[in-house]
Amino acid sequence: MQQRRSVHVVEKMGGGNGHLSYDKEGKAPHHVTTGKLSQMTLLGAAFVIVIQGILIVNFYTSGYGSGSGFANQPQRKYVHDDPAHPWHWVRENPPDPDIGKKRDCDGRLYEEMYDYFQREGWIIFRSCSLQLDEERVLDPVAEFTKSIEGDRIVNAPNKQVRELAVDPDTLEFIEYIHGGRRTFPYQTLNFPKGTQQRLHSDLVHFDSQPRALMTAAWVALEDMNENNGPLRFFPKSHQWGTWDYDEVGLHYKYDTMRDQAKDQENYGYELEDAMMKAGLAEANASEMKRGQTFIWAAALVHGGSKQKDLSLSRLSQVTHYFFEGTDYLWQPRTSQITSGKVTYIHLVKPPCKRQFLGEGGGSEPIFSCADGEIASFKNNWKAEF
Ligand SMILES: O=C(O)CCC(=O)C(=O)O
Repeated sequence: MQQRRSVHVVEKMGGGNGHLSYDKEGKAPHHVTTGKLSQMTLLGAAFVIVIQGILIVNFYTSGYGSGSGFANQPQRKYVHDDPAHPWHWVRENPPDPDIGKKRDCDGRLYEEMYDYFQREGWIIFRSCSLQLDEERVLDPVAEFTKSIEGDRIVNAPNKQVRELAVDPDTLEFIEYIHGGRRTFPYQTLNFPKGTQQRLHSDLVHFDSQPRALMTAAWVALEDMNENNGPLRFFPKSHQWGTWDYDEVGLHYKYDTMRDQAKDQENYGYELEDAMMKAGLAEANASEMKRGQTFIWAAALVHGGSKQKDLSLSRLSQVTHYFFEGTDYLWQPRTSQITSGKVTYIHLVKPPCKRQFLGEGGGSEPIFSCADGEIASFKNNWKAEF
């Protein structure tokens, strides 16, 4: 049976405070008229309704409405299949139905988590392979993280940190919720305490082309609580755009490119303000338990909340991932696209290109550069340092 849902769009960014509600088939809201209308008035009213209908369909096709429906179109099972969904082009294959039937180790169905992630921009996942590897991987990573002096270690030269980054169920789940694209880790960060980091969207620091094909998996190495500075985030903010410096107008409002720390501070203030204007509600991950993984979409606005009790630890590891078939590692926050300035982080790193079946004669298996990236991230940790 077809399900009918209403799609609500809060019109606050445009200045108004209206709350528009569209029917799933894209029909205009009902209009109730009273009194006796003349023929002219009826014609005029019909004209207005037709124009309104056109405007509503235009709104749907413009992308960022989370609506999923045109009249006479079949019901779609996955939001990603909807041409009005901002990420619909990311999908390469229908999600693998066998993987969709799997459950994470908190018992939740992957298929349902897929929809949740697309809609909300985040999901808490418990990897079964990591649960099995608790003593071998999670415990030593927690011990290592506890011993860190300073606020973080980037790409730690530690075998178990690398193993956590390539945990098999986490990789498979990330691929599943990103339209079947192969993924690979790019960097790890281990934090002994809350970062209290300002709001940001990760893709200001490193992004891909096509954009937003990047994600992060943040593993709680101990239980979180309200006092140890859990992650803070704005559900659904990923649906509004990229939130990079260009998009929030930072380059034009401030004298950027002189002091990067100051830019990031101003960017944080701008985002606090933008979240309020967008009417997006804040959430935090204080309920997370040890061994759970918080996965967020590239453009989800997030940061670290204030650590109320500084005597507490807040042991965590976050890994950022890219996807094959994309160019990656450019940095929007130090780029100004409108004036043709693009900053790359690793100039020499070639894009992770896919080798298609048939290129070398037809019958050999598809080689994925993601496999090479995973192996090198996991095994070369000694050579890098
Ligand atoms: O762990 C945190 O508090 C924030 C981490 C974060 O924002 C990030 O890795 O992008």
